[in-house]
Amino acid sequence: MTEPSAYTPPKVWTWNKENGGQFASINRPIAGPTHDEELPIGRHPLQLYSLATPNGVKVTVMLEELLALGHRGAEYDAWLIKIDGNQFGSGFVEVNPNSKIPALMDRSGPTPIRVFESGSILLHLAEKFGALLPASGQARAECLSWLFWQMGSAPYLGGGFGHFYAYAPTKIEYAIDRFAMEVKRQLDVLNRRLADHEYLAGDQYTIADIAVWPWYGGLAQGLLYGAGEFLNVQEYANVQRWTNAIAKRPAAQRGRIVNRTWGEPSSQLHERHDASDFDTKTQDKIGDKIPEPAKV
Ligand SMILES: N[C@@H](CCC(=O)N[C@@H](CS)C(=O)NCC(=O)O)C(=O)O
Repeated sequence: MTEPSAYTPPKVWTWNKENGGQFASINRPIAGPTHDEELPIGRHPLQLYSLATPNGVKVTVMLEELLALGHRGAEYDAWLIKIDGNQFGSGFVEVNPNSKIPALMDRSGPTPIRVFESGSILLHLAEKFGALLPASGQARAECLSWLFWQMGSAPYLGGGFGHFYAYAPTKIEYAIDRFAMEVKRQLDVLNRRLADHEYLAGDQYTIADIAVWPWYGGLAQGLLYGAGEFLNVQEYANVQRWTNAIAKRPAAQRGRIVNRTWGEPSSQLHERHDASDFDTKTQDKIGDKIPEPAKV
C-alpha cells in the first residue's frame, strides 16, 4: 500500500478554502443562501428545479413514467439548476434547505408544497398518483426497503468511490480500495436480488427501480466515473439484464436527458416545459440558444 501523507488533525478543524480540490468553489461548512435569486415558476402543477445527475434523473424518469401512464397532473416544468452556485440562491434554499438538487414545488393544490430529497420526491409522487408503489404487503415493503437502501447506499458510490477514484486531487489507495470494495459489495447485493426477481420489489417496476437505476444502472453501463472496467461491472449479469431493460423504456430515455448540460447535443434538453420539447428543444436542434421561457 502507498504511504499515506503525514497529517495530524489539529485540535479544532478550521476551513481552509484553498484546500477544497475540484469543488472548492461550492463546498462550504455552512448552510443557507449566499445570494438573492428568485426561482422561476412555469405553468404546470409541478415545478422541478434540478440537474441531470443520477439524483436528478430519478425524478424526471418518474415524471415521464407517470405521464406515460396517463397521469396528466404530472405535467411539469423542469428548470435547470447549475450546481456551481444556483443551489445557494435564496429561492432554491427555500425549497431545499439542504441546497442540493433535485427539489420540487407541488403547486397543484391551494397551498404549494415543497419536497426535497429525491427519495421523498419519488414517494410524494407515487402516493399522489397512486402509481409505481405497490399498495400493500411484501411488495410494498420490498419497494420501500430498496428505495431506502438506495438512499443510504449511493453516498458510498458517489461521495466515497466516485470522489476518490475520479475527483480527489491525489489518488489515495486506501480510500479507493475501501470504497471500491463497498461498491462491488452493493452491486453483488443487487445482482443477487435480481437473480430471481425481474425488478427490485418483485415482478413490478416501481419507484425502487427508478431510484436505483440512475446510480447503479449508470455504473453498470460504464457511464459513471469511467469506472466500468475497474469495477468489472460486466460480471453482474442480473444487474446488466435489469439495467438494459430499464434503459429501453421510453420514459427512462426521455427522463435521463432532461436538465442535462453535457454529452451529445441530442441528449441534452436543458429545460423541459412541454412534451414536445423532446422533439424540438434538444441542443442539437437549438444550438447554444437559451431555451425560451415557459409561458406562465
Ligand atoms: N440525498 C440527496 C442528494 C442530493 C445531491 O447530492 N445532489 C447533488 C447533485 S447529485 C447536489 O446538488 N450537489 C450540490 C452541492 O453539494 O452543493 C437526494 O437524493 O436528493
